[in-house]
Amino acid sequence: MFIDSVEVTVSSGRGGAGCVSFRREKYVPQGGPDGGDGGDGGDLIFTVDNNTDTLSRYRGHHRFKAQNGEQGGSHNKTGRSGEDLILKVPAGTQVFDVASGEMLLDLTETGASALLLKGGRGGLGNARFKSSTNQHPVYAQKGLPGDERVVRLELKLIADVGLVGFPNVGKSTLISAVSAAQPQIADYEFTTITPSLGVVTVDQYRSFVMADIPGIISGASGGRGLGLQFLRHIERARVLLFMLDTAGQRSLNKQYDHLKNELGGYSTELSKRLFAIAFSRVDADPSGAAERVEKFLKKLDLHPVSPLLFGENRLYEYEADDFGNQPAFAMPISAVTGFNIAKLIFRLDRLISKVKSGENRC
Ligand SMILES: Nc1nc2c(ncn2[C@@H]2O[C@H](COP(=O)(O)OP(=O)(O)OP(=O)(O)O)[C@@H](O)[C@H]2O)c(=O)[nH]1
Ligand SMILES: [Mg+2]
Repeated sequence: MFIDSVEVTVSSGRGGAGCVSFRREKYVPQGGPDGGDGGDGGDLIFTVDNNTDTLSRYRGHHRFKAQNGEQGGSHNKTGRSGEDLILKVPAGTQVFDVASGEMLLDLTETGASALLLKGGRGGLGNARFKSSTNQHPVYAQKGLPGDERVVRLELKLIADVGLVGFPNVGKSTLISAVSAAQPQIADYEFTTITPSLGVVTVDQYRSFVMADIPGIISGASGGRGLGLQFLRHIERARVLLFMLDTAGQRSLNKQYDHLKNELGGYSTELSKRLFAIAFSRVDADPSGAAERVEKFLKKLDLHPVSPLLFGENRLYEYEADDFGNQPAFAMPISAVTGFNIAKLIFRLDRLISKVKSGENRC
């Protein structure tokens, strides 16, 4: 299981100070105290938000503070309360106190909301201290400070997209091009021996999780190579992206058939998972890639949409309207030059959203 984790400092707002003031009006010689109370500081609240899947929005920001309460005013005016700060996190997020390691919140349910830090109370104004023995109180309370804690947010992630492919086809290069993940990349097989995970940012509000696992070779489902033990990491991935290398020794068909077989050998469920295809490394031999892709699409009876130009080469791609056993789309990419990568992210995101909306309906 992969874990997304981020450390942040959170604080609630400080209470505003109470006010010391006396009425000053014409014809009222002895105006009494009229200092208002300070406003309460804002609370720091966590809430589970259905629209996020990762903690990526907290990366790069380290401090989150609710607003302070405002000072009280004369004429018994209470200061404005500080606004609560509501931090949205995906379901399954746990909040730990970094100093003690204690779990403070376990946010499992969609829509759940939990108060982590209460805002400081506003101080009382001097009007509150008027009594029969003290008609002119000249003091007011200070507001109480808010709370502050350093917390770690942790989320156990399920990959949205699992990359599957033979070794050395560019899986790790792709994940490092589209996310902050930094797996090792090298021109030999089985460079990747531990799975890694990257959060792919689609736009300001959307992101999805991609998993890179070691390459799968023929016979993996029977225990050869490293692939099998890692297939469990993508067992629950919503979508699989088959990476078929256009620049290597193996033909696209051979790669495709073997991957299908291995997945089927591992579990029928995984072999029925929604999938798409990326033809990788097209920049290495563009004309060879163009030929291979066209042949492959023909053989699978996938009717390509209009071709993309890569230099002078026409690279075909395919997108299904209704995918049963067929790939949802198949497209040429180059993670090194960035060719077609933005479109790949867009299409994967759309596919994942489709799967998710189906899940929500059940
Ligand atoms: N020309 C070109 N080379 C690429 C591209 N993507 C990856 N490579 C190269 O292909 C080799 C293998 O890339 P990796 O990303 O390590 O491949 P992998 O699929 O993760 O390999 P394993 O971890 O061994 O399964 C490296 O030398 C990369 O630089 C690409 O788009 N174009
Ligand atoms: Mg790799």
